[in-house]
Amino acid sequence: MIPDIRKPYGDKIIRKLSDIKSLFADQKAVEEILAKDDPVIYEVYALPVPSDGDNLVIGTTILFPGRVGNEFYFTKGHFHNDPDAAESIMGLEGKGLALIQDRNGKFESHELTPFSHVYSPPGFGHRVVNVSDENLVFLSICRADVGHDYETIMADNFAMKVVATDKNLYNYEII
Ligand code: S6P
Ligand code: ZN
Repeated sequence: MIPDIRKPYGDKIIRKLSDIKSLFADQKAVEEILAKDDPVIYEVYALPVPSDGDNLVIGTTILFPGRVGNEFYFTKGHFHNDPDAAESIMGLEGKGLALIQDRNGKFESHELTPFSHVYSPPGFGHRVVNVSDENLVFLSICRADVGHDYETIMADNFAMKVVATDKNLYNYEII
């Protein structure tokens, strides 16, 4: 039984499809969805701490299941401004992939399942993808002073896309 780790957390971020729409490959599918609705893709709950290097930000992300076209829902993704700042990502519920890549084009994907751990080394950006039909819940821990570079991802996106290979089943491939 996993405790509800959201309860002690103070800060909450909600990201909807409209916030990250340009990152999805199938823009026709984006427009079709947004014509009817603006679904929440994920929520992040974090413990508020001073933003200095002595503190750690511990965040819980709930990434909902879904697809845009054949591409699974994912987090926006980011690099840390501080190239020396790593991050620890731990799966709590559901099934997904943690994509990590550095600024020189090196990239890897790692399965994220309950109690698995993915290490995003210094210099690597990270994005998480939900490849199941259930919520994917994971914990992230990094120093509080890392700074988040979202601009690079918004401009260049991630090197990997995770798409469904079947209309009904949640089989996936990384392209
Ligand atoms: C922060 C850590 C996570 C993410 C969260 C949402 O360093 O990686 O808490 O903030 O998973 O992803 P994003 O890319 O929108 O910040
Ligand atoms: Zn991070």
